[in-house]
Amino acid sequence: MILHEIETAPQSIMEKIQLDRLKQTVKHVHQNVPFYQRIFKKHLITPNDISTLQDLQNLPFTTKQDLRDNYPYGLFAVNRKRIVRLHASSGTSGKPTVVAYTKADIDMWSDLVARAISIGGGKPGEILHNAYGYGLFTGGLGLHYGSERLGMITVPVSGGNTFRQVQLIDDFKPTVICGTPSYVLTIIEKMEELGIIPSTTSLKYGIFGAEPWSEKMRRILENKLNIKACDIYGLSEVLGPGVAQECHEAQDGLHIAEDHFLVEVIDPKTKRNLPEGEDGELVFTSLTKEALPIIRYRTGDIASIWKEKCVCGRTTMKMSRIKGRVDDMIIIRGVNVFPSEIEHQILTIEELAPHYQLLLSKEKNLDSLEIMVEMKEKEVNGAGELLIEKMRVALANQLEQVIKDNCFIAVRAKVVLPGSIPRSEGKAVRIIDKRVPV
Ligand code: DLL
Repeated sequence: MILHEIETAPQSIMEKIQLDRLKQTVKHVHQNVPFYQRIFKKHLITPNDISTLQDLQNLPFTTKQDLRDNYPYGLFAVNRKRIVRLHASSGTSGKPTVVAYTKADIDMWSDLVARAISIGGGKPGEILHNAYGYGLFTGGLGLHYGSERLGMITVPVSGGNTFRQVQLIDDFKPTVICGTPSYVLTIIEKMEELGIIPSTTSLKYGIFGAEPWSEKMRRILENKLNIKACDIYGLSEVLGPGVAQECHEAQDGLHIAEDHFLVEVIDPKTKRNLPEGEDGELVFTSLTKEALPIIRYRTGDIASIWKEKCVCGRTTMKMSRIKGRVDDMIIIRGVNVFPSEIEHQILTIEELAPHYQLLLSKEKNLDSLEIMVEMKEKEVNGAGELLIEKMRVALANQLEQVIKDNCFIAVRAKVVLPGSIPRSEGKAVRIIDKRVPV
């Protein structure tokens, strides 16, 4: 269901809206945020220098470090009295980043998430089971407000307490489930443990994101639950969920909410803009945010963008699924690999389960990768210890070979027993990085 006519608007109309909003945003940050005043001055930029969308490329980038340096409130562009909500990302090192919303920001965010849920198959009057974590993470409340805005009956389960999740799905009969793909896997596993056949539930659509997942993982989730699973993307610094959403009709690229965000793809090394279709780092500029507008934010996420009229009727710019993060890229003897490509290869082997961890270390200054992955439960059921050991070795060899053939890197694989890898209740910890930062 298309909620807003802008989703199908011709490019000329979209560009006009974008330019008006870009000018507004640049003026807004220039007037109200000392940080932007400083960096614009350094780059000899004033708001009057924005007369076309291409002029965006002359503006300086912002990064997570800028948010950290101005922690907690330094980048806010409105009086604190107008702020009604804060969220924060935990961050792996140093200070978290804090993001803020005015009432109008929450309204806009709710509209965009309603749009996203609708793009992913949700309909007013139906029931949405929201298993994203509530709290400082933007997933839970973001999906919650959007679901209510769409007019869906919203079940605010949050993450965790997996037994209860299963019970509520069984009792309330939702048609849409939202959560990280790894946590939804945990829910599926619990259903199986409790003797519920996951494909027989009332669920029809899944809106999964907040962490990288592969096409193979999509098929596993879809087949297990007998649903259509679509990708939702976003990040706190830019808004939260709702920046882009894959449609259930095409399942081929995520529609970017271009009326609220300008997207660019840059080469992370040279920082030059890349043409459509090429993989690079996503950079977003917000066009309508009041409390925390953001200019050319370097996300660290790798994807490509392209324009096409989609089978769903939408004309907005699309982005590919996230292939990885700039800082997660594994370089083994000059070959670049992202963890999601490894996931894809693991899941081509029938006997292996979608529960894995990647251990990255440095050996003689080179990246080295060990993969720990579980065997499926049904492979070990009834098998003796000796046979299991033999299977583990054979599967590890097979995985090493598959990765060598398809990703062109040498890795060490270790196949472990079902249940050995910690289960996710939110964003899965897939990578254990023991490389010392240089
Ligand atoms: O993860 C927002 C979100 C909530 C998105 C719920 C989708 C659903 P942060 O916690 O700030 O915000 O983390 C943002 O998560 O830069 C990506 O690296 C990653 N990420 C988000 N969505 C996807 C996705 C939320 N669909 C960071 N695929 C981003 C891959 C994703 N990675």
